[in-house]
Amino acid sequence: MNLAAEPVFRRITGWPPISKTKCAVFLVVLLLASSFFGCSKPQAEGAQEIWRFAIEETQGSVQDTYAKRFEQLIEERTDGEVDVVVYPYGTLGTSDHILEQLHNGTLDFAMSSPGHLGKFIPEVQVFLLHFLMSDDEAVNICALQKPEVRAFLDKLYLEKGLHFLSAISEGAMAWTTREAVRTPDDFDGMKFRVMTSPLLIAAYEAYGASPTPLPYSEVYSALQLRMIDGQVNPVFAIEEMSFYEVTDWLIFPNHAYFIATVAGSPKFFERLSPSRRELVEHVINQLQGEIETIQQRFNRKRLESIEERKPEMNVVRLDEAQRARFREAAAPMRKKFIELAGERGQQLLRTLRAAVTDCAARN
Ligand code: 6CS
Repeated sequence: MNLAAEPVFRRITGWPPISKTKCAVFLVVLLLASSFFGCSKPQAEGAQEIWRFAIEETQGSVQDTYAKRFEQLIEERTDGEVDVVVYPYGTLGTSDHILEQLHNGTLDFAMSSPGHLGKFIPEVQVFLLHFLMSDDEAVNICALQKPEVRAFLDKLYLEKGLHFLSAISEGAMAWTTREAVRTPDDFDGMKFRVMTSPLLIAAYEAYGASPTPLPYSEVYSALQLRMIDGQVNPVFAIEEMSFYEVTDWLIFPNHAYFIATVAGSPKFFERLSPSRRELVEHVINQLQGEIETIQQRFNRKRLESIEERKPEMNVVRLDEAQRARFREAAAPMRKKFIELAGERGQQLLRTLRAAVTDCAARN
């Protein structure tokens, strides 16, 4: 699989083309340097194995809380024989770099969001579709755990050299912008940052915006320098990345949820003993239940924190009539998804929709 880390590397650094070997050496040096300079704790005494887990968010985030809890449970249940080292966002590069390192087995576990992963596994962009999931987050959480959805993802990930472990919701997406957005017309010409998936670019084009794909680490400065006028993320991230400081409107369209996936390296899983494999599965299952309560608390509390720190921030929840206009404008996104993800994308879309309907009926 070509994960195209080198073009990404070049885009970020602006350096001339380099060979694949040099690129691999750069990534390994980055990993070693980040361990050496204390981005993570030193290897625990008595540990026989190190498991490396990279996340796409900073310390104190939903993904960080997930990974730290994973670390705690694994270390406790192996009596310290396993030392889990968590690499927060930035220490190993962007989401694309993390994915590359998971794929080549330098990392054992990583968080991988469809908003970036969608470039390599087009079908996972199903989680980016607007107005697809339920308005009730509990229904979506139930749908993500359905065996048929998981089985589909298992297969897709394995084909691309990744081991699917879990899909979690990190909360409803919200827009932060310099100007008010209540209808698609308000997006007209707005330079709007999206994650790097081609489907997201198509979605905001359909709203009339001028979408700008950027890595997470560049969003704050791009807003500050007015290279972009807005961005979209769950509220906990808007608070911890301080995006609210450089925008004036916080808008809840309730159009999509931020879904992240937890993945492993197939090489790592092949080496694992059956009992360790069972342990990982057990811990992942336990965390699936725990993380949703945690993210909901984070999103609630951090909205309060934004309102306290910046009382002049305009907080708006779109009403049903306004949402209907966006739902209508988002219609071409489905066609684009099928174009990008093909027949299997269509099958995954059907499977996910059936799971949502089933979970809604049971709730
Ligand atoms: O916007 C992004 O790129 C990132 N947002 C979150 C909440 N997590 C990771 C992702 O890369």
